[in-house]
Amino acid sequence: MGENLTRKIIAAHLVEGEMKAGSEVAIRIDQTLTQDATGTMAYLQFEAMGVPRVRTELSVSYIDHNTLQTGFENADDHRFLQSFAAKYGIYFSRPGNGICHQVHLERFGVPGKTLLGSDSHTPTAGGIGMLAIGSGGLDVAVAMAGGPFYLTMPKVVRVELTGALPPWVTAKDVILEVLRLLSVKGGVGKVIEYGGPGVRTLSVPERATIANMGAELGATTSIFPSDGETRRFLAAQDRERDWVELLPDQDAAYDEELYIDLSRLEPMVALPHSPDAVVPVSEAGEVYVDQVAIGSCTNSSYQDLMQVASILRGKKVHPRTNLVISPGSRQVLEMMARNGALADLIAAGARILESSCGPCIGMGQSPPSGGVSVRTFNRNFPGRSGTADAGVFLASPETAAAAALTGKLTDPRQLGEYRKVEQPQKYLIDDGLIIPPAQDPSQVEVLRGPNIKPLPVNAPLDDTLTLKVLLAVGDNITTDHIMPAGPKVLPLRSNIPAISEFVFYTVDPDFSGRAREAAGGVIIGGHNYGQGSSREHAALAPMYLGVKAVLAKSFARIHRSNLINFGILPVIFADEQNYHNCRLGDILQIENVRKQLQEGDVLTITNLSTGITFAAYHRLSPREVAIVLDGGLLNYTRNIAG
Ligand code: MIC
Ligand code: SF4
Repeated sequence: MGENLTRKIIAAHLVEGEMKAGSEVAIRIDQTLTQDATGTMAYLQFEAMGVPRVRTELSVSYIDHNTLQTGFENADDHRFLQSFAAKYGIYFSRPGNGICHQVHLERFGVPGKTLLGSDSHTPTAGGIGMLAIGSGGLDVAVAMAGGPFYLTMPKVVRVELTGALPPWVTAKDVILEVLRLLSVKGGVGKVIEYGGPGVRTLSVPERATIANMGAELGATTSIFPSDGETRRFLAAQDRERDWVELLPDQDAAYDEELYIDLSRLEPMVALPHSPDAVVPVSEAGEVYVDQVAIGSCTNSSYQDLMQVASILRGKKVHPRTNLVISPGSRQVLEMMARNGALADLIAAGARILESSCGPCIGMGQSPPSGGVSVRTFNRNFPGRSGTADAGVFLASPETAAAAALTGKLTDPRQLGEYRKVEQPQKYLIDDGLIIPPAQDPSQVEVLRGPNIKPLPVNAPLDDTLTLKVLLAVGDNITTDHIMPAGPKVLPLRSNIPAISEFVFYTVDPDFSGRAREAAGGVIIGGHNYGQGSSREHAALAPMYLGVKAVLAKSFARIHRSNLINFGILPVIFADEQNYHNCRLGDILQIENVRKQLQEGDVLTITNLSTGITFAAYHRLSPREVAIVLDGGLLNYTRNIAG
């Protein structure tokens, strides 16, 4: 049996472990990326490791999330990140240069290499044939220091694409269809590998859209082969030298297979409030639209925005609807400024935002109360837009443009003839906003503002845990629930004491006070606890508040790793019925924690408030057990180093 693409790349980077699905492996990381909202912590952690220069082939620090600068905090963080990058051998992509995933695809991604990024949408680079994985900042810090990345060896799912997309049907509709079929937890523990003759019909930016939103499946990553189309894209980016052909073996084996005939797809939309609540646009009913937002790392490539410009040219946005557009990168924006398409967007009434995440992370452009926003983004979790009762629909740029013109959710096929925008032969190349590291690091001083507080340290885990239930929540709790973003909270990412006030704020505003008072507690969760972003603040801030364990039915991959990295014990109910036996305010006790963790997979938990004793699985590898017992990865690394 031949090998699939995923296993080939893992094998070429394997440092430790056996490539058996479900067991822990460690891989070498070639490239890393950070963004500013997770980067400050990642670099403070890297600094704590005492390594003078990054040991990767390439590390890039992007500024794209916190560009509103409502106070000094973000600007201070930017200055810190720029000086840190210069000193430690990291490329620095300045604010205005674009969204990390878009820019990385354009300027740095290399087929066959591994990329670890402190952002859950790092798999976007799977569109160019990289094995690109999102993780918490601490894992990225370890990779920058030359350490391997530990992951559970994934199953590999082949998605066989046949046919070609009909007019008005796009890459976004492909991934929405996959989400409809697999759900937001259908990808956990898996890599989604695309193949089949349909792949050839998709450009690299289209593949990147599909790989990007594989994050919403909970997948470890998604990947496309590197073929002639990849070569064409790299050549147009003046990087043909980075191209290598990368295909699965003809007789490659897969753990699961899924078939999608592109020619049978139609425009799709994800209804509020989950990316897998997908229906065809034609069946969504009559929905009036207050706002259309086009952009984000999913759908703001040159091809996407040129398509939107061609739809809007000579027309006006509907009076009911606001249209905002955030281009994915400066390359995209500048090319459209030079070829006139930007003028078409402006003339149509679009409000042009800077090249950054912007509304996708709730940094401005919140919809009105009870309003409807159609967005080309990847997440429509409740409250993420900044308006608690708004309904966010996720759709393609074509569907979004149609809604902007008609003022209601509209199947774009109603717009008439489709003229597909072709990719450019040559992109505009100007890396002037990417600053290389300093030649002489000794000349660089790292500049810290008053908002950058020292890293909180955790103590080793107690041997008897007596924990108050601080909160009990249902299935699919997102990191946006645990640690919200938006203009009030995001500027506090480098200040854990301040940001910890907002933990679970939208779920229960009393949470942080209650947690601090209890000085030691546990959170009860349902399935897929911690889905969504990579933000380690969703572990770090609860840790700061005294959370020692999370007891859930199942966990999302990145959040589970973040909990372990900060010394919080993630445990799974052996019998899900016991979820109902853990109520707010109950006291749970786990005795002989060290012995139980080291000797087997089962933990015995007693609910002192009800007298019920039940079992839970910890599912930790021996390395993870040691990390949790030490109070987190930083302590563990220090202890190993002696
Ligand atoms: C997101 O889309 O939620 C973010 C903001 O990009 C996060 C990272 C963060 O919280 O800083 C992600 O996806 O990892
Ligand atoms: Fe930025 Fe949104 Fe992409 Fe996250 S999902 S990286 S916030 S554009």
